[in-house]
Amino acid sequence: QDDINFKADLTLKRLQSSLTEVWQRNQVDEVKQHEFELRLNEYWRPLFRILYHLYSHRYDFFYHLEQIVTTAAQGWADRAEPLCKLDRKRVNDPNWFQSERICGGALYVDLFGENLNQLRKHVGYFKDLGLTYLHLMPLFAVRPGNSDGGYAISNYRSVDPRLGTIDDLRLLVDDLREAGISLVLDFVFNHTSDDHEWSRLAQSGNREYQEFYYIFPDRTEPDKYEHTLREIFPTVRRGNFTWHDGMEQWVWTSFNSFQWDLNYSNPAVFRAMLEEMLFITNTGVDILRLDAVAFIWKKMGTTCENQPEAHMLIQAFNLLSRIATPSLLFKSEAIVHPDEVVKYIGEEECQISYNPTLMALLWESLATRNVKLLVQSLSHRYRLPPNTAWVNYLRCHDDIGWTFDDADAAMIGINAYDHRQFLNSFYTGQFDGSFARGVPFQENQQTGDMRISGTMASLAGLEQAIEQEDEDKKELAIRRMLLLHGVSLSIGGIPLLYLGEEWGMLNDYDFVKDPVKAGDSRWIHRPKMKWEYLDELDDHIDSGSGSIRKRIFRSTQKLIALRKSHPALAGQEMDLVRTGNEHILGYIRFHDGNRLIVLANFSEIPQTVDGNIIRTAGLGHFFEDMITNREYATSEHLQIEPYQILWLDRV
Ligand code: OTU
Repeated sequence: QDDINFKADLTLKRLQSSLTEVWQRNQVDEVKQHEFELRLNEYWRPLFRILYHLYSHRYDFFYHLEQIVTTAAQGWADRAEPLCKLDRKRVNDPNWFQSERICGGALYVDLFGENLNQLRKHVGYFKDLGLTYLHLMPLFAVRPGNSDGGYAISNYRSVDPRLGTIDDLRLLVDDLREAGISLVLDFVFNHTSDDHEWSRLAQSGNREYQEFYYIFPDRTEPDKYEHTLREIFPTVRRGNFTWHDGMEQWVWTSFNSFQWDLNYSNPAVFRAMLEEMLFITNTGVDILRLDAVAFIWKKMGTTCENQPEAHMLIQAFNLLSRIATPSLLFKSEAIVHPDEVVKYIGEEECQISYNPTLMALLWESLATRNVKLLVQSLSHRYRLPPNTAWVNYLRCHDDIGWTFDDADAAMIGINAYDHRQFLNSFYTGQFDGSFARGVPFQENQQTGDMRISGTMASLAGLEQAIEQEDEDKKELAIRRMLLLHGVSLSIGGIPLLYLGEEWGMLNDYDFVKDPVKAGDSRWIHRPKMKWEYLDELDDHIDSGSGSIRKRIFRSTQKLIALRKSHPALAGQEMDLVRTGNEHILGYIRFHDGNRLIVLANFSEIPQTVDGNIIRTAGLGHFFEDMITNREYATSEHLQIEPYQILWLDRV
C-alpha cells in the first residue's frame, strides 16, 4: 500500500510539466487549472492503482499514463463554462438523481422527429408528459446498411448526417436544459463499427491499430476461447469470431460481425476511448449509458463476461470523469445474471443501472398472475449501496430475456428451465389462453434459449384484444399496462419510459419489408411515432383506438405527475409488505419521514387484503388512494380490482 502510494505520488509529480503544457496550449486560466488539479490530487491514487494493475507490465507504461492524464486535462480545458458551472453545482448536490421529480424517457431521434432539429419542436411534449431525463438512442455516424440500430459507430465525434450535426445536438441540449430535462447518450465502448477509422487502419495492415482489436491469424485461439463463451446473436452468426477476407484473419465480434470488440488490454485503447468519452460528454451529456459493460475484458478459460478487470476499467473511467467532467453519471447496461448486475453499481463505478431483473419479473408476474418469484427476488436484491439508484423500465429497444436467478426460483418450487420455456411460449402467444403477441428473438435451437420482442401494449394483450374486438380484453390490457407503470413509477429509483408506451403503440410488423431490419425482430418494437395521436387528446372521441390511446396517455401522464408530487417516492428505500395474497405485490416507500404504501393486483380477479396489514405498515387507521382519491379504513378488508394498483397515503 505504502509502496504503491509512493509510486503514485512520484508519478504525479513527474506528470506536472505535461499538465502545464496542456494549460498553456489551451490558455486555461489559473482558477480552472486549480479546480482540475484539486480533483486530480483527490482521485489520483485510486486511479493510479487501477492503471498500474492493468498496464504496468507494458514496456511503455509511463507514456500511456501521461497520455491518459493529458487527455483528461484536455477534456477539462475543452469543457464549456456552463457545463463547468453545472459541475460545481452537482458536486455539492451529488444525489440530484434521487429526486421524486426525476422521470426518464428513451427514443430514437429519427423515429420521433426525423432529425435533431425537428426533435427540438417536441421538447414541449416531453415536458408535458413530465419527463426530466431523455435518452436519445445512438445518434452518431454509423456504417452504411445494418448498423444495429446505431450501435455500430464509425465516428464518435460526428452525428449521423441523416440526423444532423454536433452543433444541432448542442442546440437541442440547450433547449432540453431550459426545459429542465437532462440528456442521456450512449457510450458504446465495447466495440466499434468495422468502418471506424481504427478498424480501417487495422484492415490496411497497420499493426498499431490491429492491436486495438482482437485479431487472430487462424482458429487456434478463437477455438480455445469458444469453449467457454456464450453466443449473443446466434441467429446472425454462430460463434464470436468473424473471418475477414481482406486481412485474412479472424476478428472478435461478440455481437454482429461488423461490430469489432475493442482490446482494452491495450492501454492505447483505453486512452483513445477516454478521449471519445470526454468529447461526447462535453456536448452536454448528464448521464452516459455504458453499453454492453459485461463484455469489455476477455480472459481465456472464462465466459469473458463480468471479469474483475471490466469493473476496474469502468472504475478508471469513472475516476477520470470525476476529474475532468465531474457532474457526469454512468448508467450501467448489464443485462446479465442479477448477482452480476449489482456488481457494476456503486458510487465509484456506475451510479445508476438498468434493472433487468425487475423488468423480467414484472412480465413473469403478469403471465403467472402470481408475485411469488418477484417478491422472492426483491426481498434480497433490491437494496443498493448509498448514492446509487435503479433505472426501472418495462420495455426498451432491446428484447426481454428471462434474467432471474435459478436458485430464487427453486426456493419457491419453480424449475427455472421449464419456467423460461413457459414464459417464452406465453409471450409468443403459443401458450393456451395467452394474451401476449410477442415474437422470438435469437432463438437458439441448440440450447433452447430464446428472448422476446414486442411492444409493451402488444405483450400486455392490447393487440389481441383489438383484433378480437373484445371490450373486456381491451380493458384488462390497458389495466395491465397501467399496473406496470404504477410499479415502475413508485418502487424506488428512476422510472424510464420507452416512448411510444404512453400511447400503447402496437407491434410494427412492417420491419420485415426493410432488408436491413428484416433479420432482427427487435425492430418490431421500434415503431415510428405518429404525432397525429396528439390531436386525439382534444377530440371528443369516445370509442375506438383513439379513445384507448387517449386513456393510456392521460393515465400515464397522471401517474407521472403523482409520482413527482410525493416526497416518499424519492430515493431508493423500499420495504416489502407481506400481503398474505400471492396475487398482490405490496411495498412501502419512505423518505424523510414520508410514507407511501403500494398494493398491486397482478390477477384479473378482484382480491382482498386485510386492512390491518396497512395499519401495521405504519399508515394509521385511515388512508387514501392517490390514484382514485378513494378513502379506506383499516377496519375493513381492502378490495382490489382486477389489475388495480393502489398508492396509499395518509388522509
Ligand atoms: C446492447 O445490448 C444494446 O442495447 C443493443 O441494442 C446492442 O445490439 C448491443 O448492446 C450491441 O451494442 O445483447 O440483446 O447480454 O448486455 O449489452 C441486447 C447482452 C444485447 C446485453 C446487451 C446487449
